[in-house]
Amino acid sequence: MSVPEFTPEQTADLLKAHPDWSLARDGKAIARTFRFKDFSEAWGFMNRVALLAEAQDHHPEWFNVYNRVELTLTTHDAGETGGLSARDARLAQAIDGLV
Ligand code: H2B
Repeated sequence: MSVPEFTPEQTADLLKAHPDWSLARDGKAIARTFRFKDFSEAWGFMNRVALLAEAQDHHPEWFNVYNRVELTLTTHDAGETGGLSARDARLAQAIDGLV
């Protein structure tokens, strides 16, 4: 199912609203790195993100080493080969609310 890809203006608004995130993958994604006290805290965060992702039916790409979690948000169903959409803005908003 195709999802409308953000225009450059919508992408600029997204970054303004979520300044801790930065553009990645030639503007097709946003990324943010989180650091925690230890692995247990990082894993707890990942669990909460997983629940949000399931509730929104929108799933992050992520990488974890010990206390560091790197999140990338993109919409696989946007544009020709994936891109940013309102789904990424909504998930970024919810994730920002966790920290
Ligand atoms: N997650 C992400 N990041 N992008 C998508 O396009 C996407 C998703 N699509 N999670 C969803 C699931 C889709 O495959 C299901 C069928 O709704």
